[in-house]
Amino acid sequence: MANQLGPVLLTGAAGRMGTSLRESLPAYGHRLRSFDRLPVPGEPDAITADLQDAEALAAAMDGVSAVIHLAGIPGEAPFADILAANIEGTYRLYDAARAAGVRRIVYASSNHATGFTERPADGGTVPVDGPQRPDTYYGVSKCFGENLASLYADRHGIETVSLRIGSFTAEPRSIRTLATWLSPGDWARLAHAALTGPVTGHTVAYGISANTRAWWDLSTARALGYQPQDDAEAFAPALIAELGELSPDDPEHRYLGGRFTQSGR
Ligand code: 15L
Repeated sequence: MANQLGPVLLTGAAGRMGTSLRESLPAYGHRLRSFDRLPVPGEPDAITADLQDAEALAAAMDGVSAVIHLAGIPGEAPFADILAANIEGTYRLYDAARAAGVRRIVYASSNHATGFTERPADGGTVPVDGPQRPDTYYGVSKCFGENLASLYADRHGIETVSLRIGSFTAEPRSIRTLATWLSPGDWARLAHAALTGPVTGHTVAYGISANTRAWWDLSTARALGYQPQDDAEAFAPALIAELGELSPDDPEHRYLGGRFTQSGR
């Protein structure tokens, strides 16, 4: 279990998911130290630095109990950009955490680490221990992060929970997100569980709400203590009336990664 004495370092604190956690996690008893390359609105004490800035990163790690690593490019981009921000940035984060003796990292992986997986024909869920099947360079960077976490667990004993996050929005906005939605409230519950739940080495968990149409097995998330409260189904009648159901040959229907499989860079 993570040591709860020091603050939790939050990278990507100014982003959408970081902003949400800055609002929600203090109520769970977590003290956050924000880190972002952009200024964090309303937080003059936030560390404004790039992950490539080794000195700033080392100072940011001082005394932290755990890290939530959200920083990086959140979708497909030219490979050089993904390489610098997501691949090298995540390596630098892990190595600074190792040097500082941090015991636990919550890593924002993505459903796009397995996005080229086809939806199960029987309507069941995909197991969390299936093969990686990235749908983009972005997805490749998330596979890299998961594999780096595995190495740092085995070599250095750092616990990581890699969260393959679905679609984080205030409300589901497409037919696909009726399956992939992660609500803001469930995001807080999931992050808290990943910070405090029982972990040995590297654990991978899908991160979505309790969606009736879920495609992913939530058992490893639940084993951390995650109890999702929201279900995208409440939005289904209105969304289906507005957008219609997806046809089976639509990539949004066929592949778990949806349109990311068509990004074609
Ligand atoms: C992600 O990993 C992206 O960061 C986010 O912007 C969404 O596209 C999400 O996946 C999704 O699959 O909906």
